[in-house]
Amino acid sequence: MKRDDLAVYFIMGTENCVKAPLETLREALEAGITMFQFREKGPRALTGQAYEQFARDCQQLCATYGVPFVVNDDVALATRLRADGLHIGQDDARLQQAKEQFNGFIGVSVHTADEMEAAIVGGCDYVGIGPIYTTASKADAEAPCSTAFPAAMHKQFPQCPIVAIGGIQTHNVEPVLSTGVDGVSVISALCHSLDMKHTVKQLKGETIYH
Ligand code: TZP
Ligand code: MG
Repeated sequence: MKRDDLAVYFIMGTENCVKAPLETLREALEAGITMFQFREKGPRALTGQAYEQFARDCQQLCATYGVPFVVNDDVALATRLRADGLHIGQDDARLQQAKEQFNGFIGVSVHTADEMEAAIVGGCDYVGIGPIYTTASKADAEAPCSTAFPAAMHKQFPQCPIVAIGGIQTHNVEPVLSTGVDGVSVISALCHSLDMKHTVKQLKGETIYH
């Protein structure tokens, strides 16, 4: 994984989509997302064979575009599919245990400087910080931390790649990019976009003129 891969990190599961999920992913890849996370969660989420087949279909599409494929939470699935990456939260498998089972890169969600330090000492490859703003896409999201926290973490741990997440949309991305983080991770900004190419450009900061 390169730091640049975090630029526009798209996360999706079937419940997030307003049109066919694989079509949503294909459009996002075509538009230039730099990383993808398979996050199939919620009361109507796919299970069993359909869950695994959907993951494999997403993985294959990502491979076609040369974009890293990351599995959320599910260490066994990530290992079975030989995913490029695995993302875990503080409530999921412990980093040490995940590293023993899984060979790819690992990202960890952190909410405090102590959690960030522990993730770095434990050998994570990047951290996710958020929610930055209010989000409707995660039922059990913590309180928004605003842009001050990722800015402080980037200053304190400049060697650790950071992706910011939560409530990030085209209209509020600029202050997030100004914190020095490596990129932004979004669900709804892309799942609900009517023009993914333009949205990806905006999320990369390419349409901001200083
Ligand atoms: N983790 C923290 S906020 C969040 C996750 C998975 C949801 C982000 O979704 P959106 O629609 O980009 O706010
Ligand atoms: Mg999790």
